Amino acid sequence: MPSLAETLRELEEEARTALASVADLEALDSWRTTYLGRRGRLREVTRGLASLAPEERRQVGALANRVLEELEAAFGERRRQLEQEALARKLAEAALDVSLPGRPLLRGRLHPVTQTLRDVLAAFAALGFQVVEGPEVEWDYYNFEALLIPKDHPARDLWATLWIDYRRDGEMPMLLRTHTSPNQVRYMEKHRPPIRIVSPGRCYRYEATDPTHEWMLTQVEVLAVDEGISMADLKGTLAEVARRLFGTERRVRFRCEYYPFVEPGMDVLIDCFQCRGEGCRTCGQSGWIEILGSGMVHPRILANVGYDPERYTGFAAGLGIERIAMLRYGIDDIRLFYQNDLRFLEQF
Ligand code: YSA
Repeated sequence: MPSLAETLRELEEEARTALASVADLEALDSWRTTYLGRRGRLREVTRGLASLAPEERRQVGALANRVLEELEAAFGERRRQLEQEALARKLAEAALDVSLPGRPLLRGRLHPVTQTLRDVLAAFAALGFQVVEGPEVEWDYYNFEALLIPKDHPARDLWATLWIDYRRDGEMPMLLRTHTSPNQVRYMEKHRPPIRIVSPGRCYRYEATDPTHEWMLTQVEVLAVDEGISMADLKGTLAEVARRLFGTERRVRFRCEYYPFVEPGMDVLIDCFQCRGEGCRTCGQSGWIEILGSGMVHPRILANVGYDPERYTGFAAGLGIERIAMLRYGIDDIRLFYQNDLRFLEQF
């Protein structure tokens, strides 16, 4: 039968071989329990020390201590190795493969109507106009009544209206604004002249669509009120903005027009880019495309907001931004703007 010392050496040998084949931290833990744990193999062997003679017990006891210390040290060393291997594996999994082709960067751009809107606002800003906004869901009062278009007035038909199906006792009807002109009154109610503002936004009309008409459109309202403002200021301002937007080559036409909230009223038209004035489908055979309505603010509107119409005069205009974009980019049908066809939109 082998001596205790021999058994200890054999056990050390066996433990080292087993330690070398431990593959991960979990297996390492169970190795430690098996060989060095309180009920482990080494403890089992050293229990036999009690039956040895004192001298032999001292020698074999020292040997057992050395085996324990060395196996503890070997365990620590193996744990460090395994931890490093685990970290290296983790890093390798997370590493970037720089040889993979990159994902293409999609370059966004502004919608042609937004681009044009910004250019229009910039042209007015250069002339000293400030930008203010108003609500898209509007009261009947601001959209019509305050602009001298009372209930049952035939001029209401000029703005085919989308009404909001909502009514509370005592409250006036609500609608999707048909133009940006309500912002004239909203602004004048809260401010005193001198006024130079532009007010951009979406408008909505219950309208059959065609190459120059959409049911949703973008307008920019223009309002200037001061002492001594005349029709010459209106024409000069609009001609200058048209020059900035279209250059000096295009022809601009001023045409008398009726709007209940101005006196006198006038439209501005630009020669059709498609037929250069000959008449075609895009311009409805007229040779011209109307881009805005305008006029001198009616004295009764000025009086209604508390201004003295003997002292102050003003001009106003409402520009159709889609129409201006059509003329600038040569687009022959307004309906292309809101069909979300990328083949169309990517051209701008
Ligand atoms: C008139 C006088 C003022 O003192 C101030 C503003 C105005 C304009 C008035 N509020 C108005 O809305 N007139 S309008 O019905 O002729 O529209 C103005 C412009 O919007 C038109 O010249 C056109 O460029 C554009 N527009 C009108 N209806 C449109 C449209 N664009 C696309 N689709 C439609 N359905």
